[in-house]
Amino acid sequence: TTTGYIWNTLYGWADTGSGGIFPPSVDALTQPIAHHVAHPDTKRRLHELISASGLIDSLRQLEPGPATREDILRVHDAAHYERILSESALPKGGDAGDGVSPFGNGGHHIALLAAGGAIEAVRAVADGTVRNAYALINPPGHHAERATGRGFCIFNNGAIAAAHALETLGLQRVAIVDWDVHHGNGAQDIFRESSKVLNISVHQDRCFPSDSGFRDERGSGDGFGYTLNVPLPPGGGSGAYEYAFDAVVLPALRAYRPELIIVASGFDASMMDPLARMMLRADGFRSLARKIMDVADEVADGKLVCLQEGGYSPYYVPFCGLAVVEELAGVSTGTADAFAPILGPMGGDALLAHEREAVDAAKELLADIT
Ligand code: 6DK
Ligand code: ZN
Repeated sequence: TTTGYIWNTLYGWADTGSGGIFPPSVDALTQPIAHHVAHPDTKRRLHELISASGLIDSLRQLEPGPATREDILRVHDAAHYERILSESALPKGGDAGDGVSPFGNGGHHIALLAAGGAIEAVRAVADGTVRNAYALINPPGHHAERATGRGFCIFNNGAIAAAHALETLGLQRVAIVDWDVHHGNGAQDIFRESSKVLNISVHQDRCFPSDSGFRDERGSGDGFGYTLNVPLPPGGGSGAYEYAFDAVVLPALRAYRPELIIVASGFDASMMDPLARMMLRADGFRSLARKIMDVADEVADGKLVCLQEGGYSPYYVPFCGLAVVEELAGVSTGTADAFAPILGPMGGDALLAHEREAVDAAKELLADIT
């Protein structure tokens, strides 16, 4: 069993601007800082750990090509695509759509290469070239909606890859499991009315976007029941996440029986992340990966594609990502989580009563999946 892996040098060249608050404003005394919080070095450091640990030698490297206009228009409005292309031609680039998601001159090419990486990972898993795959793509995608980019995301890589699987590879049912700490609002918007995509997002309640990701957002029309949100209270660690997976995510996948599972894999639910307040450690991500692999084996012939989303701790993202890719590949490099001695004693392993309540309240969402 091989694991596919995608990284491209250009993913590390995404220009996220000068940093500071959005926009950096000297008038408002928000001093610019060296790096935007979404600087691509964090993801490059994960790629470097995958290399330095030797894990890369056990992976089958796949080559991404740029997504085409047709690939993008399966899920986005033409106006959004054209706007990104024209802003990308400006000397200083543009913004994905919400004013906090800058990209540099030529940034559209990197965004197309990220979407193309997602497509290539799905192709390779669907046609059996590899059993599963980790696409370490950048920029991320899961906040991008049909008509706009948002939250550091230009094009919705995961939705584009799912639509590619449905419309060109002949698949009928694809599930997206989004463990990024933020809400997967993009796929929710794009596939709201479709039962061909089951979109499950487990996230910190009201982290971002703060006005979406509630349990009562369930899709509409034919898609009713195929949008599942599991908002968790801040502070949850492996106890809360493992219970959310065991009680809601895995039963939903068993009920839906997708032919392919796409994971929106952010590492911003980690204890070290500056943008959220959850408490997973690298081992916690490893066990979520294990759970999804087991259910993929059960219902989807093992077909599983992980796509990189967020993660903002340059210290810790590499260890979280290494754990997940090791698990996918069934290989241990023996690389210790360098932060475990500090983070281990901080807790987060127990399921607390208010976390159990939040997950239990989401169990009723399973009823309408057929
Ligand atoms: N802004 C993502 O990780 C993107 O889900 C998260 C976008 C969060 C935007 C709001 C926010 C800050 C906070 C601190 C400092 C600067 C900006 F899409 C993904 F990348 F995956 O917290
Ligand atoms: Zn995120």
